[in-house]
Amino acid sequence: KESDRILYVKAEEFIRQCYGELNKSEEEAKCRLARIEAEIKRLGTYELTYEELEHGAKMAWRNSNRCIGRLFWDSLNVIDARRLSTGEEIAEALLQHIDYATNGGKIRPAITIFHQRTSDLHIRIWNHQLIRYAGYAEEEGVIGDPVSVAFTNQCKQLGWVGKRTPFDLLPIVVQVNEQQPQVFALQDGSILEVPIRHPEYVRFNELNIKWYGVPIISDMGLEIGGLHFTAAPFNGWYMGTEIGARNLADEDRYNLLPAMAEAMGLDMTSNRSLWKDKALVELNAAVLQSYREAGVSIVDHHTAAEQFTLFEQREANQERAVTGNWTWLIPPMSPATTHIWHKQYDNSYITPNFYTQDKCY
Ligand code: HEM
Ligand code: NRG
Repeated sequence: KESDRILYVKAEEFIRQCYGELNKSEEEAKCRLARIEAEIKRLGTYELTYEELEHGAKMAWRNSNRCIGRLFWDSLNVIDARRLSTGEEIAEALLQHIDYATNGGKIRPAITIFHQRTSDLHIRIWNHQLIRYAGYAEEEGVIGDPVSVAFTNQCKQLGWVGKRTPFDLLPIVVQVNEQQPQVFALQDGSILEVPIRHPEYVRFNELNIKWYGVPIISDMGLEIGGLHFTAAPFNGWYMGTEIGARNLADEDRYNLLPAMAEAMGLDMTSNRSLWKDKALVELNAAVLQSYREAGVSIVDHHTAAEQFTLFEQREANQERAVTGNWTWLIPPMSPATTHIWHKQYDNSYITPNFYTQDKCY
């Protein structure tokens, strides 16, 4: 069949590259490809060995054009959850992922990979991230994180009830095939969170701002060797600017620059006082300080950019081209202080890789 042939071609490209990188013999690759060809002929699909899955996921991180954190691609912890198929089992594995990755604050980059999409199994996690705050649209404005309003409404429709604080942890929503999506609440106190405090501008601290420790993207697809893993949540640690220059600063997120400027006693009547810029710096300093003090892994954007340089050098040594998306790689503050600003990147999509999936709701 035509679709079988297309799948085999993708499998072959992956196996050859993967086995090459793992220093396996030509013989071994040939032998494996013969088995894959037979399996595709018989079933219209095939399964990866654990070793292939592990290295394929690492390659997918290495190929993530938007990611500045790729230096550490080879130390990704790959958890094989392909045997699980009920909502309850999957939710249990997601809670285990959160604990494993959190590791008391010394964050471990990890990915939990559920079964690939087949003609009779399709697993999706509805959350964008396993840990995120709810958002409630009220007449006076949004309580919580405005980016979560649509998903929060879905959770409410599925029977979940939030407390309506600015930092309610959203539940995990898992869907298997066309079944009703299942909702699993996160336990208060089971999730590592960091109070954001400024050591000098202490009036900011009265706002009781916090953020969660571990970003775990859970709605992207993972493609390896022509197979599609539609549920494969992954995490590293935060780069400070993600929180301090976007989540807490954007006007359509927590919009905290005016509050920080207020705490600093800045003149907010003139743009030319650069009050937003000054507040942005102190908000980001507060984020980095607070994570450090709480013992939670985080990287500042200057160090992350230096690590990315090292990644580029190592890839060049291996004679692999680095692809990248400049618009995502530059950090959202002081971008021209990093080498990334001054370079060009080829944004070609090579596989294995992650990709954006259609929203489930
Ligand atoms: C995107 C940093 C680990 C895959 C990003 C972004 C940053 C970042 C700053 C841009 C996010 C944004 O602007 O919203 C880091 C750091 C890590 C890390 C500091 C620490 C280890 C990982 C891991 C994976 C990964 C473990 C996968 C295995 C990705 C992907 C994107 C991304 C696919 C694009 C997300 C999207 O399209 O929304 N990363 N990352 N990263 N990263 Fe990483
Ligand atoms: N900007 C998003 C998270 C995106 C992914 N960032 C990472 N990924 N650091 C936010 O919540 O701010 N990672 O796997 O570590």
